[in-house]
Amino acid sequence: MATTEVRGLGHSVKRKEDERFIRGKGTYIDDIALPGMLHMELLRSPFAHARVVSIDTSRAEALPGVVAVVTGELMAQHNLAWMPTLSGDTQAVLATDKVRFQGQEVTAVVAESAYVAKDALELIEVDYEPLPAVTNPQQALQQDAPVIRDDKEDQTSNHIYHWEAGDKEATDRAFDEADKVVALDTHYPRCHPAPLECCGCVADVNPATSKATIYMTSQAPHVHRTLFALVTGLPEQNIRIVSPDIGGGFGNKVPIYPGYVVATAASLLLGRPVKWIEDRTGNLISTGFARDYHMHGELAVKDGRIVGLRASLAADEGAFYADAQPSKLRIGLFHIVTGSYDIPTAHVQGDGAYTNKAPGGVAYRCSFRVTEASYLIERLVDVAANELGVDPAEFRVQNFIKPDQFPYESATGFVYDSGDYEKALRLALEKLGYEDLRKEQAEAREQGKLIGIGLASFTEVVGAGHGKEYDIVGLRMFDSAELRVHPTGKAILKLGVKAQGQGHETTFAQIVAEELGIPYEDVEVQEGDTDNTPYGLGTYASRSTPVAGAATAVIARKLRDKARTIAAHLLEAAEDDLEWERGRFSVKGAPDRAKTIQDVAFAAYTDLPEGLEAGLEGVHYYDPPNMTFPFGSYAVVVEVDRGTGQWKVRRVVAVDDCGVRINPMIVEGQIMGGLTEGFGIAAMELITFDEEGNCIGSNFIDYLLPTSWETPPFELGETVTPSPHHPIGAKGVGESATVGSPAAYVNAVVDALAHAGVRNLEMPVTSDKVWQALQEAGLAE
Ligand code: MCN
Ligand code: CUM
Repeated sequence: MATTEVRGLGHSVKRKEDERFIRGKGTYIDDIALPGMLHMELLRSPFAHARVVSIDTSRAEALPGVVAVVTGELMAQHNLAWMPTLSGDTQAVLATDKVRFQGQEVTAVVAESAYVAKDALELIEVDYEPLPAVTNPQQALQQDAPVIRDDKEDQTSNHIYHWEAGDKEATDRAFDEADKVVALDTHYPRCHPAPLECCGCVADVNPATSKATIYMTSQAPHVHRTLFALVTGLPEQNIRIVSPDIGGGFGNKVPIYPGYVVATAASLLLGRPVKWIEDRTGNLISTGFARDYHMHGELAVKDGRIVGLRASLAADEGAFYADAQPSKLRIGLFHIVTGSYDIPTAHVQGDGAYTNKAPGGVAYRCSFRVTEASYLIERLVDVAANELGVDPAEFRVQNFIKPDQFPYESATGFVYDSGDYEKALRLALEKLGYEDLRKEQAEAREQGKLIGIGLASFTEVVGAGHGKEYDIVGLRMFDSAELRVHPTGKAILKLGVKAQGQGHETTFAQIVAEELGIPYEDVEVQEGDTDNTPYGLGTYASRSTPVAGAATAVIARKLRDKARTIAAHLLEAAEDDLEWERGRFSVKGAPDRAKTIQDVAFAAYTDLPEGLEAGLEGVHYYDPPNMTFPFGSYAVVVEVDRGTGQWKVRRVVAVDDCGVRINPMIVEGQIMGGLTEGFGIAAMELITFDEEGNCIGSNFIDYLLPTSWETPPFELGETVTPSPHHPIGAKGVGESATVGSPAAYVNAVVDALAHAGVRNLEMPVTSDKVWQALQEAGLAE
């Protein structure tokens, strides 16, 4: 039967895009070379906070091969020294008055080669007058702290915003009536997505046509085009952003960086293409940091049930507030912090502060701060179970939102679409052999060995919009799909999103295959070229499947409706008398009288019913009615060495529920990648700063990423609870494991020490911290 070859939903077909990637035939930014192209390098500030007294570029300009040196002053002459950020703040493109973080862009050199440009950087003399640096929000919010953003007229302190959600009075009452209150103070450290490919662009402004073609590492090319138009004043139709193959993004490629803007300005001024490729240190110290949330959480418990939650946080936003959040939600979606639990009252508040650190992004597999929220609640629940002396699995089950409560409205106003949390947790426990492990743990303890079992039952909120509530700089968060079926029955699907490794070329073709019955190989998926794809908000926040995936299903269904009309004409039957079986219309009761979708596609251009518009193509803009709420339960088993504080992961069991899976293999790949990143964050990844604001973590010797050597093996499981509002029942999954797993790893290490009273360890949980805790708990060997 033809349907088995179509490979729609549920087929683990290999990724189409890998054919070119594994042959080295991908086209990344640095592969692009245009005739007459120049190269740009950026001079970065060595100080975290300093006044720029003077910049002398004469020696650099004199170096043979240097074409231009661009300063903030030159940018200011074109009104481009500052640019807006995705959260409505301003950010320096090149410094004019002060530098505000170590690594800030100060001057750019454009030269005939990247080597000459780099050499010329050393010939630029900048006279700095150092100022005291502020490196955390507590310091920043003190009365006598130096004001970092003295460029802003109304800014008299380092405070950026205050934000609250939930019902304070009701929550206070719940706390008053509780029989147990537990609290946790914790810091989710600053970490970095560190994709294989750093950021970069090739800006090509054609002096004859004024058309600006900017090839750039962009997760959101359409949004970036609009912002470029607003910043530069160039007409939007004259700007074309092309985002070619991207070597990983993980959020790093959502914001607009000064390098893109300076390269474009330089190309405009010089009339030649300009390439800027960021090096690793530049990437680690200046782009797209993540987290840096100082959190305080409290749970009120009565008769074993959580009756209230309080959370407050201080966000370290860096020197420019660039954290891409929906404009109405200043702390992102952190207020999903009630997680998987039916908590009747909650109150959440947060404050953002400027510090002398690099500005934030939407970065690192996070869905607008859901990661921090998930970590806090999953750690808090463990602390509560420990204090109450109850099993953390059973405590979770008792407090879960029950399947019959969906759609469930949380105390902070989210309406969860669907879920069955107990089922996922029970499956994880069963795969793990939880009961036996608890016995083994107790026996091991007798023998002086430390085993820990950590659980996390996370719930995410992904797939922004709906557009009424979610926007980026006012642009409503819908997404789009344009589908063209050609006469021979082959199709092209064009999307407003842009993959960085997630396999869209395969999975979105599978959605069309499912809905139209065209084999997935016959559907080419195109993304990333603004001249060539319908407008969309881009790929981040695991929104591609929830939004563009829905748009794809809807447009395919619309074309199927038209195909039915054409098939009825071809078969000389009434539309209502036709039966649709994937890829084929047949006459009811006469299955041999049939037309395939390919026959119909041909007829759409050759043999149409009277009065019907020719062609089989269309575009759909989808504004989702709600977010999707994927969830899962992760379980981690660790062994802790009492002599050294080292901990080893013995097992990781991960049960995920992202609704209907389009391509199970790709979903599992997403989950394994996320579990690896979650492990890195929990165990080793940290960008930190000394008192003067020097960034420690500016290279892969200081900033540790897990390699295959450290990465534990993963055992995966799944449950399927479809999203009721998504056309194919799918929820997003791209970030689930990075969001959900750090708490499971940390809970496991804490669990190994909990019987001696240890309640918390801060990420990254390095052996020295564990060793210290072992000492204090009297467990050290
Ligand atoms: N999928 C599926 N069935 C589902 C859900 C998803 O088959 N029920 C498939 C999708 O069709 C897609 C992939 O899984 O091929 C991820 O889908 P989705 O959850 O919609 O997430 P996005 O495509 O929007 O990707 C964004 C997400 C984010 S925000 C980060 S950060 C991240 C992540 O994806 N960055 C990544 N995964 C990454 N994977 C790679 N290789 N590289 C990155 O930079
Ligand atoms: Cu928050 S990283 Mo992803 O949303 O590109």
